[in-house]
Amino acid sequence: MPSNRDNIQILVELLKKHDISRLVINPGGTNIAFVRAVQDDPFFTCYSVVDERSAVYFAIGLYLQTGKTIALCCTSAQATRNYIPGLTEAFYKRVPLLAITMMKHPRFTYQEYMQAPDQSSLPADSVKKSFVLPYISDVNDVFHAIRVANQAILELSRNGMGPVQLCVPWLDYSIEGARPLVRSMHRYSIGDDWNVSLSGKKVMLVIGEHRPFAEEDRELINEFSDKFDAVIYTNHLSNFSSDRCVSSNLLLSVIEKEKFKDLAPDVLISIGGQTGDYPFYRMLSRPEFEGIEHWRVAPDGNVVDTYDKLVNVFQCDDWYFFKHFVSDSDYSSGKGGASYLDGWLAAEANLNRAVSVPFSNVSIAQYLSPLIPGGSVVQFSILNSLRVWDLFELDESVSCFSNVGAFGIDGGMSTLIGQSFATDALCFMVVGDLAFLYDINSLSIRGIRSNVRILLINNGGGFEFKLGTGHDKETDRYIAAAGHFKTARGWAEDCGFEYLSAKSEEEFEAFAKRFVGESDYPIILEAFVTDDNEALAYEKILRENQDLKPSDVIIKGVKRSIKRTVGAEGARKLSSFLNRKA
Ligand SMILES: Cc1ncc(C[n+]2csc(CCOP(=O)(O)OP(=O)(O)O)c2C)c(N)n1
Repeated sequence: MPSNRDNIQILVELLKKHDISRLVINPGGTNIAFVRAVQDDPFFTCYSVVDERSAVYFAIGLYLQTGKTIALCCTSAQATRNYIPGLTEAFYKRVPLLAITMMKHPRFTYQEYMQAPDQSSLPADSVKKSFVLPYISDVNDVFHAIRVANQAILELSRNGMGPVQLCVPWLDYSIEGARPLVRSMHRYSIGDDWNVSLSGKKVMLVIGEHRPFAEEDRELINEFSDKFDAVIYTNHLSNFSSDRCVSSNLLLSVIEKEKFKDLAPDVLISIGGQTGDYPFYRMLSRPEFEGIEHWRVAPDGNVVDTYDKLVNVFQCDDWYFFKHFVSDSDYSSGKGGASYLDGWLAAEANLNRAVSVPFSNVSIAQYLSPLIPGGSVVQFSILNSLRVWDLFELDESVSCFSNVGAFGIDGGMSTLIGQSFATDALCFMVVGDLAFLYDINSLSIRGIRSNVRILLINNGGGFEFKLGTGHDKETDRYIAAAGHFKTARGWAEDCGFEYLSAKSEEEFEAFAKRFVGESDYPIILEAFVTDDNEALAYEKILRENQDLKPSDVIIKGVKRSIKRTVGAEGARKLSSFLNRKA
């Protein structure tokens, strides 16, 4: 039975048949299948380069010496964009480079799905032509892929030489089960008759990345939550907090789908940008929960079916949407049972975040989160750092950001340093060693200010790709790109930073106060951690939360509802009455 894996096999065979043997490989996740197919094949000579911008210039260098076509392969997200400068040079120099750019399944493009920007839109003078392989599901697609891949390779030398892009769609999981329901989608604009109701529904509001909210917006959202018993799902990037919020990506990482049923909403309302929150995405997009209605609120009014559950798009700003429901709706008080919001709050309260873990990004986030001063700015590098720091609370006046628009590791520090020029607040960056290396030039920005604090987690490569997959040498060579970066010390000091480093929890804790305090200099604190400890720590905090019993959670939720209705004393009497033996 043909599958999309055939795309990789077709490509590898054709590279051989066309005698393209030199491959420049960039680290990443979406290109893992391709890398595994070539890295130990004696036909190929592979080179690891972390930064996609360098990779293309590096490939040009290989061509200048060998006169042979060179292939490159990068992952999805922002990686392809960074091929553009080098490809432009190759275009005008007429260098035959085959840029194999992995992309997500095409259905995710423009859907606010993580790491899925449109990759087929390179500038006209960067490649002779872009080709896209079909996503293979039957033999028609195999024929199609063989033809398109050949066409791309032939284009390298047609009417003169030059670079060519070949996009390869990838999906690292497949969805099994019944055919999805055919949903009809509606768009409502300001002034339309909004013929919808939240009456009697379990409502969840999810806030994606968002600049900090104005007080009146916050109050209105709380009023909405109060009226509809709505739980507000947030993470650091939402920049929203209230006693109606849950930041439960830890819960969603461990809870089984059977048990999640009790917590699943009937209506999922989304505002803001992307959440960058994989555990949330994975749970809410499950086909088992296809009864959930996704209502998207956005001034662009676009049909963005992030969770495969979109039914309504409200083309308006957040204020208009919430005002409409708070003032005009004919809502009548829920299902008459336990509070939905309280069920979630109880689930959240059940989590144990104070798990003792070895020295790692997790232990550092656990220790440092409460020490980050109120009013600070924090920028997280994507994926691992973002996920780990979302396990722990920050003061609600801390504002948080991450480049989750196109998911690049290329510009996090530049974004943070840009912020530091426009505020006197302390500005923290949490970054891994590959992302640090990628954006290392930003440290030299003239006039860098003393409010910059960079926490560099040096775990020897892209730990993101080792989590749960084992960290063998195979992963280290090209996928996680270990061994490219040693330490920030020299460059940090050259750029006028105070440099601190820690190899253990004790050393880290000794520097922590200095790092979060006022200083005359910007500071880099480099923590050297092992990938073993990174894995152990993350797995341990998940494991210790796996015993969560949702029945306990729901009971706690019911108890809170009763307490709210009859008061603490009434609840106590009711409880002793119910517990009396017959
Ligand atoms: C420009 C760009 N190139 C490649 C990627 C793919 N990518 C995502 S995370 C990652 C590894 C990041 O490693 P590091 O910064 O060391 O963080 P860690 O995962 O170790 O915490 C890579 C290469 C990307 N997102 N953006």
